[in-house]
Amino acid sequence: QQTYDPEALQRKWLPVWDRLEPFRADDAVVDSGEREKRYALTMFPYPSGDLHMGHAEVTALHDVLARYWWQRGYEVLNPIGWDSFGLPAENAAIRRDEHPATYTYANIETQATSFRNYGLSFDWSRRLHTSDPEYYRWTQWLFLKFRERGLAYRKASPVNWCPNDQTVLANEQVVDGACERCGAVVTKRELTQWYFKVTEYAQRLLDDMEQLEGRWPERVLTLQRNWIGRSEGAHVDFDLHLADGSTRQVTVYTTRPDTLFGATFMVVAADAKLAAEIVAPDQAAALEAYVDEVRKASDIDRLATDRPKTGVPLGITATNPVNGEQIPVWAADYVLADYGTGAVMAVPAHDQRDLDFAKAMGLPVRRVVDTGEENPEETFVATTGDGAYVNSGDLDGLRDKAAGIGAIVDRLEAEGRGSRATNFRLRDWLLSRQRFWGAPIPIVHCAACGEVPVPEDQLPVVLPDLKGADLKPKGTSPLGAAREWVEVDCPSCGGPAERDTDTMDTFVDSSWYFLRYCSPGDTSAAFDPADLKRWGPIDMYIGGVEHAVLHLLYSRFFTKVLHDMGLLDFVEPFSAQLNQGVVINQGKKMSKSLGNGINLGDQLEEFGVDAVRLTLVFAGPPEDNIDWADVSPAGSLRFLARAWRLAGDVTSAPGADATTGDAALRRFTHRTLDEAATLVEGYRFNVMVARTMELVNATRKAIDSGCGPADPAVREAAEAVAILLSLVAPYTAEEMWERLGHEPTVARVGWPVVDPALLVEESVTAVVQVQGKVKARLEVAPDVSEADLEAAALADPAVVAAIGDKAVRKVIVRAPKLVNVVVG
Ligand code: ANZ
Ligand code: ZN
Repeated sequence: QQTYDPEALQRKWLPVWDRLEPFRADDAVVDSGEREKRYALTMFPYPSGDLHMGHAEVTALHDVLARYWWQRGYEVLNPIGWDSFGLPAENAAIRRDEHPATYTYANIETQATSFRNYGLSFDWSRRLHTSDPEYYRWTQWLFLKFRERGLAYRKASPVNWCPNDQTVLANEQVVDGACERCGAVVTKRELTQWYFKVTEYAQRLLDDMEQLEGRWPERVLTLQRNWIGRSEGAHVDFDLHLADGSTRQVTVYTTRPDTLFGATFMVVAADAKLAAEIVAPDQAAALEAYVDEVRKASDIDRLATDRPKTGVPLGITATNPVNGEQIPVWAADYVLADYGTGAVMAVPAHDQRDLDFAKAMGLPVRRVVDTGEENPEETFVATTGDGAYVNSGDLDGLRDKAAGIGAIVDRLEAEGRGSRATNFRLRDWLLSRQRFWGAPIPIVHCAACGEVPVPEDQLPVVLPDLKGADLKPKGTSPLGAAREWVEVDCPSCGGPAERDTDTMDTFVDSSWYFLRYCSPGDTSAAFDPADLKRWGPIDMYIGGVEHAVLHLLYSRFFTKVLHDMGLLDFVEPFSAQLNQGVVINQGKKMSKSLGNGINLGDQLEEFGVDAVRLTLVFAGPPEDNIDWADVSPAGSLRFLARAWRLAGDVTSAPGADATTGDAALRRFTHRTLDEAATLVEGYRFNVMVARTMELVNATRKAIDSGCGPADPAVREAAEAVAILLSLVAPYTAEEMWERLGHEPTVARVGWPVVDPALLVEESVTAVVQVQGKVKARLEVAPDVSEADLEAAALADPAVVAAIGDKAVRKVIVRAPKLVNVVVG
């Protein structure tokens, strides 16, 4: 008597799969039209330590779909790689006093081994690491191509600065005013940095989301939409009267030009150049002191409505273009330097932040829209709704916001003092980092020629050898210390020049990795457009919702630029997307401090790969969190043993003709297969597992107390179980398949053909009696109505004959089993 030993199965089958390579995606098979393509992608891991429960969950879910597609006859591209540049490796290297590559590549090997043992259907032949020079050569090439198109540029501006990591951060990497990685409060610094011009694509990033509607989680679409933040309004020009008697024009951006008559002061961002340029001499010192304070606050704090308002009067006035009023000009931190024009017309009656500021500084408030609510001039509660315009010259009497906006913009346009405008919250992507472990920016700075791109044939610009260099963050790039690397001949004039010492944000690396998978090892290009024509776009992208803006927005941007370069024929990289839930324990996020962490390695050792995978898939819908305290890997293990035993009990030979087998079990098997397909396609993987469990139970019953183990329907059912389990528990499935007398691998045998006849609702036999004597038997639906059953009975030829020319006196119907006709 054998026992189910998950560990032995893992040892047995892994080498077989390594030899067969059943999941190697074949270009030729797609090109010949033999099979249709599917591209299944899971967000590639960052190599910090070994895999954890989160990786186990997302890859288990992802593998269900990838393996299902193989079984359904698709040629599936399911690659894996590592996002292997980045700060954690660099910080670990500093702690251990070793090269970041040592830590990085050791972890990659550990994770790769764990992925293999975990039985995932990855195509290992396409493996990549973003920190390999062969990869970042092309990251650098893309940077240069973007620069050629004017989409990568350098500018000085106040940037987000993490005082702990001693590097700049993109807006997207600042979460609630803190560094996304380390949690330190982010401050501002004026620095010259590299940017990608994402803003040029803002409208398209918004418009193309139409293609993703219903195919991406609604939550992610909303986050992207808000991040792009399109608003419609107007630019309005104001004349400023400076202390030296000169006049200067300043444009504000407003979404409510219709409230222009209520603009009682103007506010410019304290840290914008404009403020320093227009301030009256006697206010200059006050402004400077104020700006020092402002630089310490994050954007989020600055925009918060509940924060006390601070600011400095600039000692000058502006003319309101519609009524000629002179209004004071202030500098404050609640206006951001890099949003709109960095200056606002303040309408305190209808904007709460302006109202709070007016109250704090004793500035006038004038209502211009009467909404029927209490007057904000008295309540200090701004009203923002529609209403009748008042105190607004020609506008008075109008009621409708659209009409008000239309009238005022028409007037401004006619007078050449303003125009309609749209604005985006989206900023350009700050991509340079003052850290070592990233792709060097392939630019040389020459005193004579300026910025000179490194010629393409000299790529990659390989990171310098560290050799004792100090990686500790100092605010400037550690690459600057590698003098013999920095000092180069200018590629343009040959004179002495210096390399750019910043490295690229790792989000640049991950914005195109899914393209590289299609052309692995290509030494002449980042990717071959023909390969992307074949495999792209990605049919399903599974990963964490934490990437809802950053990575997904950047990848969409890259795809559009590459489309415009003529290298891609699609504009959206990810046709469908799924966000998995989080694995928690006892209702809480796993954490060291709570001591509630679940170690993946321990779970795998105790229950085996298949039971852990099954547990994660069975726990609930993929989007839901999984509380490890509520699931039962031990129960999964018992179920898998039960399934495995079925395969050992089957006594018919492989290929036995199932059509001669037990009809009830066959119906069960075919219904399960049919439903399972629908369930997987609707991402209801957990319900698919539940159906498989029911099929195991039905098969067990058939063996023990039904048609018996020799019935071909039992073999058919057990084989169906093995194929269904091949999506979730590959080792058990493979072993079952062998016990059933087949060759490996079950993963590629194909989805069984479902017989539609067996999907028809089960029927029951209704007996029809005439005068108490059985005259007919009818096959009817179990839920047949009394009227339908009576009609069917009276129409049956044998019953008609039995009744003859006698009168029907009474019909007794007991649906669905019996009809008794009384005649005479
Ligand atoms: C006058 C006004 C009156 C405004 C009113 C609102 C309501 P969104 O929708 O986010 O684009 N604003 C403009 N530039 C700003 C900056 N650099 N920093 C902070 N606030 C700024 O918001 C546009 C509105 O935010 C603009 O419309 C402006 O205030 C403010 F009853 O102008 B409004
Ligand atoms: Zn030069």
